[in-house]
Amino acid sequence: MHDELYPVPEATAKAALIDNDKYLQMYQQSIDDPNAFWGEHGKRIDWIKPYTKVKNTSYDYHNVSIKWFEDGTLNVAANCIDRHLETRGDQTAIIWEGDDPADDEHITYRQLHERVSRLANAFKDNGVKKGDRVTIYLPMIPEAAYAMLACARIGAVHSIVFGGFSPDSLANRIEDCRSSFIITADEGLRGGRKVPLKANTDKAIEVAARDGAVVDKVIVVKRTGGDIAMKEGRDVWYHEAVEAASPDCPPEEMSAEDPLFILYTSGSTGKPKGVMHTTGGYLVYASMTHEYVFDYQDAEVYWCTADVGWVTGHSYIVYGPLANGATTLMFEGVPNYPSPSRFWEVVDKHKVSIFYTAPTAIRALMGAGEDYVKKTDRSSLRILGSVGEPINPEAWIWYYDVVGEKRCPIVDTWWQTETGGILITPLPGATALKPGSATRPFFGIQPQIVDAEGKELDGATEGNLVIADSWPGQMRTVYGDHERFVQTYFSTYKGKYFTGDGCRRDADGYYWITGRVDDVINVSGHRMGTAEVESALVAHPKVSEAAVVGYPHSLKGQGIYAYVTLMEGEEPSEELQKELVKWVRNEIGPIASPDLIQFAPGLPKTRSGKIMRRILRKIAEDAFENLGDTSTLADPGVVEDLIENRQNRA
Ligand code: 6R9
Repeated sequence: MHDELYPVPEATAKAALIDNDKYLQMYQQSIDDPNAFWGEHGKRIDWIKPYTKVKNTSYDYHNVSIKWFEDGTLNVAANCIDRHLETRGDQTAIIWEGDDPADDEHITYRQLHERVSRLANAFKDNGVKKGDRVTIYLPMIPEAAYAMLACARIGAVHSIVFGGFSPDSLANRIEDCRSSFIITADEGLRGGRKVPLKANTDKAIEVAARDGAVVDKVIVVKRTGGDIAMKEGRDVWYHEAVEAASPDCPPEEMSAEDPLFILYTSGSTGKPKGVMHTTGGYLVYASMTHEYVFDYQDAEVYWCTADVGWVTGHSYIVYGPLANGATTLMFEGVPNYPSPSRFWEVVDKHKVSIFYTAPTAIRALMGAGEDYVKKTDRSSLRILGSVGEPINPEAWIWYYDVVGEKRCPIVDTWWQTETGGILITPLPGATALKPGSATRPFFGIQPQIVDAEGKELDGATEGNLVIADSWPGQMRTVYGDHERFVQTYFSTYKGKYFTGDGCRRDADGYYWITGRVDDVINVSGHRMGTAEVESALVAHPKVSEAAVVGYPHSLKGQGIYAYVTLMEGEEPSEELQKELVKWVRNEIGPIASPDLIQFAPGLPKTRSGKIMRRILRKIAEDAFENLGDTSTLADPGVVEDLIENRQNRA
């Protein structure tokens, strides 16, 4: 265990917005009187009609309801753009760095205003109205940010689908939120490779149509100029639509609790859930966390390497930074193209001060060797950040020593799609760090550790992580299924929000996230429900049954281990293994590809027929000696076979 304390570096202490005393004081205020605290900090954004009510939330299992600033009105795009025009019109809002190092662009707040307004009008010209869902299936190009903000400007609700998802996954998301509008590109470009986004969209629309979901319009950005089919009457070129549209689009007045976006995320059961975030509380929370967690100061260049297809891209590439009038960098490419120096070359090229990435990227770059880092300058860097999964102390120390040259604090930020923004994190000028710990709660956040029965545990302890009360950035519901929202998050421990994560608290009150305790696995920082991969596998004609678990993977954090039982008469083979991997890629997307597939004549089941995943997890982890109680198994013999034929780990 690395319990060594890394104090706030001296230069950071001098420059930072707040120190530890201030943190403790503000934290106490936020817990003692949330109405006063958030009533005050809600003013950090512009309201059309100011709120008079602040917090109106209930975690009561029978009546879960979450509202913040409910009688206020505002517009998110006006907050992210218009209100900066007077003071920052000519400041760069977005630096775009293309996949090819020769491609980049600076977009000022004034340019952003015109482009977003035109696209907002183009949406309207094509029939999009307030409250309609718009699916965004775009690569990391500025148009993705324009599309988000254009939706916000006219009160449409965006649903971004990560460009790595398959046509079927895209279709499911289109159907679930009944979205009749899509914005996509001809092709994406990552690491020199093309991604057929428009062709995928065409397939998805066909699939959705079979289930009765009709897509009226598809707006297509020309990114690569690749050869694609355009369907007359349905498909519209982006450049033509915005050119024809007026640059004048007054922002729609929205209620604080009107939906801003839906983002699908994996859970332990069933299909991905449409996590719904609303307007006022979300923006207050995203902008406030962005400022304090990254210690963002005027004119600094800030870079979050996430994709806008994930929540991190929503809150910390687009909404948080732009609400704060920051310069935010958007990167189309990947960490190791053209070489593993790319991140640091981009840092030098654009003088990045704050850099926020995922442990999986750090581990991969660490594996490539420190020469790739050391040949770059990086003197502009001031703050480093980590998100997406627990960061192992080795990677943390490498990030701190080699990348940040012991000068830059690392903010290890724990949060979720559901939480809208960061909940547990160091603050650069306030928190002494421990490698691998997300440290302490942000303002207004009351973490608790509970045992399996829901009893709160005090002091240094380990158990399941819950949050005792609401904060403004919290999701409001599962789109179209409030009951599922209540069941998933408020039924395990009544009266508390259950995170699905395990957690340890040490004697200093620091939190250490230990990973998911449900059937969600975290592959390279991407959430996958094991149930999703299982249903993809059993959809294959040769597969009769499948069980999927995570196992420790040196680069990805967790890898996907699939146990597969074949149909009567089918023979296991290496070829079939490969075919099944390909099958899952096609069904869900490359991020869901199983790393290891083991053919199993039988799966360990209880007498009532439940698959005992605990045992499968242990076998995948090579931890045979502590399989635990196997006495409830219907046929204990299957376990021996599984152990004998276990697949080698990466
Ligand atoms: C923001 C994001 C959420 C899950 C979460 C947890 C894991 C995220 C973490 C972390 C340890 C961190 N997670 N950040 N675990 N330390 N700093 O990643 O959202 O995609 O919804 O994933 O990711 O397990 O529950 P999302």
